[in-house]
Amino acid sequence: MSMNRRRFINLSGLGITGFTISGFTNPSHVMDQKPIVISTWDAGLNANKGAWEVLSKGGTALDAVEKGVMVTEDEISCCVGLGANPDRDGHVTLDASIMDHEFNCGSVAFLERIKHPISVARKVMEKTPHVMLVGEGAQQFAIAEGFTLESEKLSDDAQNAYQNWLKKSTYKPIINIERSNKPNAQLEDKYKAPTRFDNGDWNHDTIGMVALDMHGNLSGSCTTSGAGFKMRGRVGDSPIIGAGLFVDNEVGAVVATGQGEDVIRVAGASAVVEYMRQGKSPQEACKLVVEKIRRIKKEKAAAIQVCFIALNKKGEHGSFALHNGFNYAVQSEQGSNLIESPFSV
Ligand code: SD4
Repeated sequence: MSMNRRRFINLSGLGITGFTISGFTNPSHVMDQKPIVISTWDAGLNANKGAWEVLSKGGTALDAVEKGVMVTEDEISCCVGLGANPDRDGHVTLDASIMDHEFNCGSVAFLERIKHPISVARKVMEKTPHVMLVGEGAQQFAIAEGFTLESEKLSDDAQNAYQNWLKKSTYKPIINIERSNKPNAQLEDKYKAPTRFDNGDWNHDTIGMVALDMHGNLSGSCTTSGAGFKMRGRVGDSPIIGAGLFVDNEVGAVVATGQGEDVIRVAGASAVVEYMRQGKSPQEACKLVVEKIRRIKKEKAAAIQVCFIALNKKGEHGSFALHNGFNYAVQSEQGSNLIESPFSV
């Protein structure tokens, strides 16, 4: 199934009650909502369904955020798992992280040929004295834990994109800058856009998810192929605890998407949590960190996208992005929503 068709089904065929596409509302006012799960981009609609199966039965946020993003890792037509665009040497390399309500965390980076990096990250957290395993060592650990070593073959879409990219081989990764600056009313048109440009035009490579369970505990997860045609060995923010993902069960949980290098340099997710600790709403907290990145990057901010989503202990949520075009999915007892994020420039 083509990506365009898949995105259309996301919008029309999920059978989720209460589905809406929201505008620039501030959803943070909804208090004491639990359980609840939020996740990045429209792929989050499906992923949230996976998480909701766990949360709605009283399961833990940790199980929910693992199961949720596994849905996206399974979608071979998606840019998150093994179906993703390769690095510039033609290999798909994956990063993932997970964190629970007690500061337990695990991550993998530069992992190849494993379908569910998020589950390997969880095993790192639960079965090793370490937080992070990378590359060959991460793969060896995964195999020892019973994960299957998958084929190296690229998906058809990724193979086409790579062949196109090889024609110019320009090394200019652009992450998450959207093709259109149209307002949310034009979302459906946006979904008709091709999704695997070799120039980064539509380039969602990540799903990040944070959840609050009915016991009042928070957890988060993030899984990604990083950036199409990246340098071999490049690792982004997603597997770096405190940058791409951070959970403090006293305060809130935050996950990032966008240009990972710029999330890392401000310890992004951790910074958002600290602003929430000081009393900022999830949206305000995300905004403060995005604005800091904008100040640091100056005119270069025009060429990057950075986005955060945040959930606090009360179930209030919010987001902020550098540029237009970012959205996030929410699932609670109120139903399922896709929310267009406020943005800076
Ligand atoms: C990275 N933050 O590796 C990821 C990329 C991303 O949608 O979010 N893509 O830098």
